[in-house]
Amino acid sequence: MKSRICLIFVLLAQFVSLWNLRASDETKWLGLLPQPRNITLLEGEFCFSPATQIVCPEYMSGYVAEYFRSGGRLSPAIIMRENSDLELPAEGYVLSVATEGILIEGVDRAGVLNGFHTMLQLFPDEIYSCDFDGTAQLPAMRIEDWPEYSYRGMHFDVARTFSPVGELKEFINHLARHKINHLHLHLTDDEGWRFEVLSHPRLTEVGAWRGGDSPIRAIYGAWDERYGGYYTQNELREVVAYAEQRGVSIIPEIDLPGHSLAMGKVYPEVLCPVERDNSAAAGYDRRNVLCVAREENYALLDDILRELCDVFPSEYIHVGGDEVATSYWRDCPHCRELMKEMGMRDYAELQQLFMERVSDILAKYGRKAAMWNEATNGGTLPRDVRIYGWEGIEECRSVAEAGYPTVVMPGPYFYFDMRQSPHEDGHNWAGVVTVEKCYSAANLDALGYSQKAKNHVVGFSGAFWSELYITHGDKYENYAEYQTFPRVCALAEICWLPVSMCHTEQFLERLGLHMARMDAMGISYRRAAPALPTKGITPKLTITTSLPVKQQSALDRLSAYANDFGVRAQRTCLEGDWILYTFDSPIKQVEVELTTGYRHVARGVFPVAKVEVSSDGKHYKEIAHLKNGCAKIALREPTVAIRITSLAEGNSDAYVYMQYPQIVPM
Ligand code: TNX
Repeated sequence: MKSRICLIFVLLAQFVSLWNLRASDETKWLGLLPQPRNITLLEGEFCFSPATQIVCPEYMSGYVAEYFRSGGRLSPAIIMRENSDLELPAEGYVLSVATEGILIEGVDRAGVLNGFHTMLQLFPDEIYSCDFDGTAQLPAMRIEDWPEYSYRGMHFDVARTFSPVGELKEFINHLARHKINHLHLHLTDDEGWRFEVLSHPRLTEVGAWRGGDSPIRAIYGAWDERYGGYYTQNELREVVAYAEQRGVSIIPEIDLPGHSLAMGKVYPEVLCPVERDNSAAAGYDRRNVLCVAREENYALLDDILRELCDVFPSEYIHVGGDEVATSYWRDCPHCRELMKEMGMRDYAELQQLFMERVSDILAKYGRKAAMWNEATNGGTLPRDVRIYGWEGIEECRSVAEAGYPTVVMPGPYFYFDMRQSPHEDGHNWAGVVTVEKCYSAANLDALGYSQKAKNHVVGFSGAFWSELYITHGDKYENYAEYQTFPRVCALAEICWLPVSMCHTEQFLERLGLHMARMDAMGISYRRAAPALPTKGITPKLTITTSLPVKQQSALDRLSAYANDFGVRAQRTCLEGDWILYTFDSPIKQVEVELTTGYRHVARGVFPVAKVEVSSDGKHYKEIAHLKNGCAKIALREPTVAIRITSLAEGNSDAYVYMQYPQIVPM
């Protein structure tokens, strides 16, 4: 008996998966993305004209009007409404297209919006130019659909590079169209404080700016200018409302207790009183960890979080918890004493205490805390804290296994600041993150997640960290969009569909069709891998420098073009430091790309420097200045030496990286 039931089950399961396969095969020409669960194609079609009447709930009318000019009175009509009697999971909807009209019914508000976003994809792509005024034929069909995960997220770092309100809204709009329903907004970090706090205006007056006369010195780009920006509370309320209208909830993040350099520069007293020898970094002070033992800090955080809760209605507020440099706590007499008093064994417990106190503040304002995965290392954090797992797939698995509601977003799958092919721009610490790699995270079984762990996964999130945005922005129409799309498409689909329906090949086919839609949306997405940069020609070269380098052999290898990573100098740059490239025989009719710092991110650079060339090795003439540590120069006349000279002291790091020049014939 038991085995017969089993057999029936297996056959049923096979039938269902076959049917799914067939359903998506038959409808893949629609290029829907994310693919809906169930589509049944029917006979006939619906003819849309500007006269078509559109009926929708009041709260959607403004949004709908962005796509369809109102005023149509003719039936057939498009009707959108909530129907809580539908037997569908949360956010589910039924979309029926028939000759007589289109009916979208959602189990809830989100369901209606989801149905609306699917319907838009059935229209000609021009619908996304937002003033569609033509006619359209939509094939008759019935779609019944609901999401697999309730958290379909994208993270956006506006601290390293500031994104003005308009850009932020546009990004949210693109997310909504892909049924991403959470935006995790990284509002503060070492490089800037972007959230206006009315009770402590200096946080943005001072903390929103770096470089120039600001006490916060530049870390990534914009070295010799004052750079930054912030959002007023009213602007953020406007963004929250805009997002909500589209079904996107914003989870703001104030990154604590690490990543707090900006706050620490505004209010140095919040930091542990620890002196450091910063001489190798030209005195640059990088203390960025709040003191756990300082009671006044919690009053300040209370003010900040109270105002944050007042602006953002989200159930969860993200309070960071990542990458705490615990050596500051180790060296802080007050933190040490507190640990002793409380009988704590390690810094994870100290961090836990801090995170708990911050959670208590949030609880006072009726909110729950969200944190990065390291915050769980103390072991006994309350299980209603939502954890964002970023370090790796194992870390995410273990927090989910431990019972925390977990957003899975490990770097190697979901960090869209990583490069998309081996030679492209982007971070590299989590490797190359392709669309396929991201899509493969759908299969949590294959990644070793137990049923218990899976039960605690609330969804996936992509991340866009913006350290490189500021230095790479010029090269792209929109670097944030280039880095996030189409990886967001993969993310959106694995958040939406059960793994049994996630088929990479089919997804890629539909993505091909969806690209025309993204063109109409105006997304500057990445189409294909760019041509490989060439290493260029390698004329015999000697590199010398005024900077101290540990081993001459490292410089020799660099001179031999045999080190693509670069050679590290043992201190930062001082005014007058130089790097000299001498060629055995003159080079000419070439273009030379000069790089200081890492090749993939503007750290360890000469922030302000001049470039000189010489035809005899004695007399130099200035021909360029570095920008973001780099310069491209054209050499027409025979040249035997190129010299880069620093015009400023310090680059915020305790090192400089040197690279070989990339030389290509003109
Ligand atoms: C790690 S992810 C960080 C960020 C960086 C990112 C760059 C996380 C919680 N911390 O501060 O921006 O890597 O990929």
